[in-house]
Amino acid sequence: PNPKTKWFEDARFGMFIHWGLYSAAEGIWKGENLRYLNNYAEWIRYRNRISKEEYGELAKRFVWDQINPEEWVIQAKKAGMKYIIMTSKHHDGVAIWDTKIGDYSLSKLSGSKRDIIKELAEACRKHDMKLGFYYSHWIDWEHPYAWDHNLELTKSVSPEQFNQYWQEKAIPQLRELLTNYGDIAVMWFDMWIPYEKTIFQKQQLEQAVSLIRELQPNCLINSRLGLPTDAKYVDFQTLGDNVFANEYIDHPWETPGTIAHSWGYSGYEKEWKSTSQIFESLISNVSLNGGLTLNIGPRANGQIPHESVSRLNDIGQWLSRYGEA
Ligand code: FUL
Repeated sequence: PNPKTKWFEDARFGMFIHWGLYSAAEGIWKGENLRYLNNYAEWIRYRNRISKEEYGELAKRFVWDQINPEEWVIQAKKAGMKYIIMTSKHHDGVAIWDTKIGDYSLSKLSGSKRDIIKELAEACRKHDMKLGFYYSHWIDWEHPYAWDHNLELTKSVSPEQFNQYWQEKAIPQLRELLTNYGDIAVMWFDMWIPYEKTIFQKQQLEQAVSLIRELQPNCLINSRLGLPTDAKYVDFQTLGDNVFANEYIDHPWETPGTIAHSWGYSGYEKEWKSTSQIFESLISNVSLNGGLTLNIGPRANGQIPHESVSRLNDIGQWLSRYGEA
């Protein structure tokens, strides 16, 4: 086996965390609650065409004296999870860490001095949990020259403009994430379409790969980066959201899965999966050489919805009894 991916192949089960300004909107905006495509709660800004300024106001709803990222790590441990993938910047373009690049960050918008990514990284070190970052590299609704929608390929951004977004925001932000938070186990990119069908130039994605390989040689890169699944670029394959394989896949892979429907917190969530449904996904993936990265969407006060907590605890209990250590 490849020594670099071995820990990931052994891990099989990790926690995805979607937490950002959208968490504070709780899945509803001025009466609209998740009726359209794409109806995920974390897509609320896009669906409602909320202005950058008005969306930024959501930062005021964060309850800082209750937020404690260490609790997320403890919960992941309890569930038997071996790594955490945290949204550092989702499609809304808001940096969850205290970035020096631009002023669209949770710290600057909220006025809080805290850097949740830093606290999470420290908690992960303390509890011996691997940490990776989700970074929306293609879609960024804040930057005028990034892509605004992953299904619409007609937006009139020129390759030069897109390159400006890439060089002035994405690359420097990736550099920060890979420099300031200790060992990063995974960079989890999010894109559905091979780069040839997008505005990306191959060299731009290669630039991201070189940066990661240079700053964090052990860091794994997932296939949603958009480059071919080739060991030079990509260390493991990410299937579609909640998509499960039906045959053995002979390289490292995972499914990003939800406990509910949305990834970000929604107060209107109706589609909670049962513990046995989640088990079925986990066990079926593991039997086909894959893993499951199961998502929680904490609220703006940091709390994990109780529906998720109970399922995670049930899974953890079963794994501690019958799972392999
Ligand atoms: C998708 C995103 O559009 C969703 O919001 C979520 O982050 C999921 C894991 O990936 O592509």
